[in-house]
Amino acid sequence: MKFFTLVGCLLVSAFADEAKVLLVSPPELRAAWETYAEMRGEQGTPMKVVGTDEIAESYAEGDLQNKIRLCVREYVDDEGFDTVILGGDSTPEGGLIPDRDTLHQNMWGFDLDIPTDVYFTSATSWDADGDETYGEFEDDREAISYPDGKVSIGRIPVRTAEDVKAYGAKVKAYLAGEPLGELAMTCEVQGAYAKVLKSGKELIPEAWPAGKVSFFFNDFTAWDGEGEKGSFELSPKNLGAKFSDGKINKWHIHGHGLVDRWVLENRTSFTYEHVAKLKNERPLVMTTVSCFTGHFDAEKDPCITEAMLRQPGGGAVLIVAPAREGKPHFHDPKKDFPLMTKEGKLDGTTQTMASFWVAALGEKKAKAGQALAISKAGLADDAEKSATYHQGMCELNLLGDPSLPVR
Ligand SMILES: [Ca+2]
Ligand SMILES: [Ca+2]
Repeated sequence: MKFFTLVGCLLVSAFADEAKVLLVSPPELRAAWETYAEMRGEQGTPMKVVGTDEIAESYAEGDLQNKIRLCVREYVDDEGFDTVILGGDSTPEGGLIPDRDTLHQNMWGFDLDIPTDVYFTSATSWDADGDETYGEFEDDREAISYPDGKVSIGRIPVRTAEDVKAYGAKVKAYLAGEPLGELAMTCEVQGAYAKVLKSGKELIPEAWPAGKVSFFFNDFTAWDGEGEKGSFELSPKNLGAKFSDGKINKWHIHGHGLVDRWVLENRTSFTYEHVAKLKNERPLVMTTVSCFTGHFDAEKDPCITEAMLRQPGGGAVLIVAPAREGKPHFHDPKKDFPLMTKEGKLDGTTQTMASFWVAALGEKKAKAGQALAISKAGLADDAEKSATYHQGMCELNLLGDPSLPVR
């Protein structure tokens, strides 16, 4: 037995030596993440695990978030690492891996508290004026840098070793399944139909001609009976059935949401009780624009996307979601909103989602984290010009292992 254990260790260290993926772990979850990294190494994606306790001791400057950023940049610049995993949840008080809050103006005033995981891959401090308020659109401009499309990040917002184990089992099931299942696009807001259809009928199929995209809107679905448009209601029950039937493994959800739910047709909601019933052995890759559904850093835990990620044996394995409003970002709202409803002009949030699928499913075959990094790199000019695009860049985070392919 000792021999095999030793061989196991040698394999792990050999994998770690070739690693280009840095997995940042809180000390409490270190053993669980080492086991996960070993599995991912055997699956062809070696990882190096580094503890937040080691990081806190090794870097002198600033708070833990800054130290993690400096550590990440050292691995990127000196050793060619290109992917970062934050292996823990965040809370308003800090949590296992505290997020970096950035400041934005929203429709109610200022929001100091938008968790911005792209900060951790940045070569710059995001605080040019040194007032310890980060990401201020004007005052910190010179120290804000956006993804370059090469270095990527994702957070797996777990709290316990059991969560890590359940997530690892889902990753295994995900990679074992048949690749390239159907992508379904759900929309319960009529004003957004045109842009979702533009994404799903033009942009994504152009990049992914062999794939299948289906639509699940209030007024029509791919599963309506003949001559009965909209008869297959966009209800929690029907949505759960479609998640569980095994044909669809990719989902884009457009419409209203809250920290604990997606709002569906006739003011019904898909919430925790529906997540708990999911039986999809092959977990989903998801994008959603729905407000607050990606609010992983909330006092209330889990948010609905965290519930999807943590649900053992079902739910999702990768999710791109807004931590806050997920609103449509436009340079000229007066002109652009009518174009959105009539012609399907994409706002910054919808553009981020569509480009994510294009990068992941098209010729680039980008891994999930890289696909979001490419998508965000494509919007960097917009984010430099406009505070609202800057907000979109900050609040859309990848939840899940960024080194996974989208398949
Ligand atoms: Ca500042
Ligand atoms: Ca959380």
